[in-house]
Amino acid sequence: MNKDYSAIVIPAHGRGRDDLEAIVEQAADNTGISPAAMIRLLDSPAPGLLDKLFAAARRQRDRNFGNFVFLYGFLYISTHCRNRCGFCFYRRTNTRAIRYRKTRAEILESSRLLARSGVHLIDLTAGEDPRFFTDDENGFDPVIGIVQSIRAETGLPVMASVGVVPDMILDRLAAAGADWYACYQETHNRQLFDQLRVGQSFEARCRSKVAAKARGMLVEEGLLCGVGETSRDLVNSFDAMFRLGADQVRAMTFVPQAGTPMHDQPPSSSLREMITIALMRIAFPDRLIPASLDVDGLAGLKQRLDAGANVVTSLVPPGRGLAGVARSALDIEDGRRTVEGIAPVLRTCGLQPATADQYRNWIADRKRTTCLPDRRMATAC
Ligand code: SAM
Ligand code: MD0
Ligand code: SF4
Repeated sequence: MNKDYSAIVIPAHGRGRDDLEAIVEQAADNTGISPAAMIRLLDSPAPGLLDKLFAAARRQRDRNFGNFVFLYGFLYISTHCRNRCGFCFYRRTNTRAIRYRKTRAEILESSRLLARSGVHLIDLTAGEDPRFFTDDENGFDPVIGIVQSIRAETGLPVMASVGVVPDMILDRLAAAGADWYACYQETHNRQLFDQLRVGQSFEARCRSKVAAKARGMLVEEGLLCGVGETSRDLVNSFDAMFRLGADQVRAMTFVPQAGTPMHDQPPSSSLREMITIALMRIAFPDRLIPASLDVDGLAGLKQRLDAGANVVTSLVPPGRGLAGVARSALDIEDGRRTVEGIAPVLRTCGLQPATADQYRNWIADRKRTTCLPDRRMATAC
């Protein structure tokens, strides 16, 4: 595998062309887009040009995935957290956040509901709950047990998004059958990271993903848009995602949260997220890229799929008292974040849900073909 990121995004015949329109048109045919052109697209997004960019991204998606999309069920199993991320509703000191910790029985019941509804993966997400992050090694026992039971009962792959966990917990998650470890850096600009993820270690967060890869897990990396990052920061993050060998890459628009230090940041347009999704699709044509329902709800799904996303995430079963992250309640209780709820949008986009086997095969292929080289290649950011 090539370690030089610029070599995958700027093949020889694409170098030197300065006509953005031509660059974008050619990107539909595997030419990639140079970092400089990416920055120009992010900084001055002309509508006609963006239509071409999104069309190129869709073409790359079609080439790699046909018209099939994957669907992820989302269970926010504990909203308790020891951290104080400036952007997050569930930061420790936010008295407005609704705190809960779902029981094993509740989590398994919700997983069965999601499985029956047709999702392809269960994403178990939590804050860095002090109940799990204990001094002894048993704090994560409930999570490990739940991963095993979901695998056994539903047969579905599982993603663990439970914060930066010690290597020993990664060992146990991998052994329990968790296929994915999700942990988003948000930005690779260290100064901005320190402002966003207050009091947390940039390096430890990076290293946890390399450690997960070394254990054969697939890894999701993610970025926030609209938190003060420059376009250069976003493109630098693509480089870090490439070096990590991220298997799924996401961008989410920051949604200001009541009761947090960033509550009065002007809400940013999600257009930057759409451009980022399209650029990621062009830079990482064969990776999974989410269209999250957690930012603009069902109303924002089509534009994310039209930008080249191929996974619908944050499908939440109604009636279970479960929350979203960026949008704690939007579209959940009225069943709009369900497989049934999104079906019309998929049809409008000319897409259809993959089968559970297609998703399992994608995971198996990805583990077989990339984890071994990536285990040697993956570098912390
Ligand atoms: N607590 C774990 C962690 O931080 O890694 C896992 C869950 S965390 C809540 C999941 C992700 O949601 C964050 O990494 C961030 O990218 C996203 N997120 C949180 N608050 C958000 C907000 N206000 N707007 C947009 N995305 C947000
Ligand atoms: C989502 N609400 O997919 C979820 C969450 C955590 N792995 C994912 C941010 O949008
Ligand atoms: Fe906690 Fe995660 Fe929110 Fe940070 S983003 S405060 S770690 S739940």
